[in-house]
Amino acid sequence: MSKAILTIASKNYGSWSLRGWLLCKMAKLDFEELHVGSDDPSTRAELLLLSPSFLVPCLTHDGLKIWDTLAIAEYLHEIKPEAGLLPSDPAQRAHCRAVSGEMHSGFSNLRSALPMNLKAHFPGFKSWAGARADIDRVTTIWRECLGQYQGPYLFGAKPCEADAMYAPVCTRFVTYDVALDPASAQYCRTIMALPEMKEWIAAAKVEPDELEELDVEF
Ligand SMILES: N[C@@H](CCC(=O)N[C@@H](CS)C(=O)NCC(=O)O)C(=O)O
Repeated sequence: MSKAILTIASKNYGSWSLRGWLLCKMAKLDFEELHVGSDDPSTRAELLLLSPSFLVPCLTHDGLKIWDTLAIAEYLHEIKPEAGLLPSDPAQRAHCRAVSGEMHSGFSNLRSALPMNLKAHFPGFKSWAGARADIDRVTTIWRECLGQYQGPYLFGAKPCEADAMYAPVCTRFVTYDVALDPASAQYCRTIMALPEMKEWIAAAKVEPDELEELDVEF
């Protein structure tokens, strides 16, 4: 069986790439990274071959191509159930899927107003009011999970799918100096301290600058 390949974009800007990569790490999948940029037409053609939706992350494993982060999470949970990407309790699992799905399909104001940019830091950044509502909703989700499952991760003692989905939000809160309640601030510190996050961020910081101006959610 050939080694799994995770196709990803920029480590500095690629919030979906970060989620997919964290999920593979949490699942302890043996995989290689394939890096593509999506601006250049020849690279886009290459990406189309690798990922039918053009989107990254895309996991190639055992003759399958799985694009879309939630599909990757579900697939990894099926092939590596022992990794605990989803909680074993059905009620907690449903809750985990709900908060992960909410991240996947929502928070467009937060994404466009505060794009992931790991090299940047904007002390005192003034978040637009529309983004503020998204920030409040994210931290409400976090406080509910941390209260219900006792932390330090959203569903208890181990990081899971939901933590991977919200990890790029933690980086945005740091980049844009977003004021947070104590429980949410502690959760961000916990996520930023994960060895996998440190590894990704260190690689992002030495990545060549590809985008002069970022006006899209990457
Ligand atoms: N819903 C997708 C979103 C993935 C996404 O938006 N990926 C971005 C880059 S991180 C992308 O490939 N955009 C297409 C492009 O720029 O051509 C998922 O969950 O994986």
